[in-house]
Amino acid sequence: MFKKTVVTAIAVAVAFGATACGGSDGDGGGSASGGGDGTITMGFSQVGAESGWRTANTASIQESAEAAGIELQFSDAQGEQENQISAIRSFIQQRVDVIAFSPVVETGWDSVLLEAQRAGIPVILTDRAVDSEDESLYETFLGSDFVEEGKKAGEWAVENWGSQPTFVAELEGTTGAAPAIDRQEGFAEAIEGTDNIEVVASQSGDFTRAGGREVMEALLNSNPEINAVYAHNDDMALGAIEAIEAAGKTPGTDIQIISVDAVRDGMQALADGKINFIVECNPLLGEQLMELAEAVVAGDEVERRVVTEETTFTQEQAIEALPSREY
Ligand code: GYE
Repeated sequence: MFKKTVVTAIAVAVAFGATACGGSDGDGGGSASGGGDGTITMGFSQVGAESGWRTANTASIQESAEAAGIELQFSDAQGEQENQISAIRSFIQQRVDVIAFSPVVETGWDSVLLEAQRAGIPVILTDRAVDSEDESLYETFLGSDFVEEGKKAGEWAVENWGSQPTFVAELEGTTGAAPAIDRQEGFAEAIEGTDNIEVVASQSGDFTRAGGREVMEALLNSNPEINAVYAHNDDMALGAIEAIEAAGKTPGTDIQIISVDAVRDGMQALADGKINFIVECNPLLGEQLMELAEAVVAGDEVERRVVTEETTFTQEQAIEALPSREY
């Protein structure tokens, strides 16, 4: 409800900004826009291509930029923070109108963000947050509430696993990344005080299928009591399924699995009974990102935090949702 109002407000502001703004942005900085014709140039630094979620997110951003007539300078950081820092520096040098990025990890951004601020170029965080005391370093943060996602996973675990001894392997996302930190925190909070559920091993599979498989293989050897998995994303859950099957066990039955994202491959595994529950994390952030960028460049006030709306899926719900799933 509330979010709709915000988005509408932004859309109105954007429409107004576009007519009122004409050629000059009057904002004192960063007007690189393609020869003063009013075209907005956005420098975007993506995390990489580690997961199905990321692929869908990249496509959404590229398509939405095109639809909005925003010139996109897209840079893939291949999972490295240093690459993101250099990409942001190069966007500053090119004097793009707005910088958006999805930070690989939470910390270590203050100095490069200060450089952008000094150059008068607004920054939008999308998908993942930074951990910085100086909130003036970015205009807004658009993305999911990862703690909430972890809680939803944990609540389902308590309801469905709480009545028998459950030994959970937690497959963590990229170390230091906001979704890995927050999904762990939310889950831990939800299962706290539940005697029957114990996280017996927790290790990073870096949000990839290969990582999930490798970690799960090792954990099945070191902790044969494991009978449940909490994976911070579908790709790692899919890797874990391969490891579980290779060990002669049945995923979804011998070892129950919860994951996060709800990308198509994950939803298929849920429909097939190999995953038991998925918490949705919506990667289709492109359109909202472009709206925010237009508003920010026009100098309009935007919400400091725009939270993505999300749901959860059981097997029956996945079967129903699959035919029309967009990612
Ligand atoms: O859940 C995972 C991806 O930051 C929300 O990153 C994103 C996470 C997503 O690699 O699949």
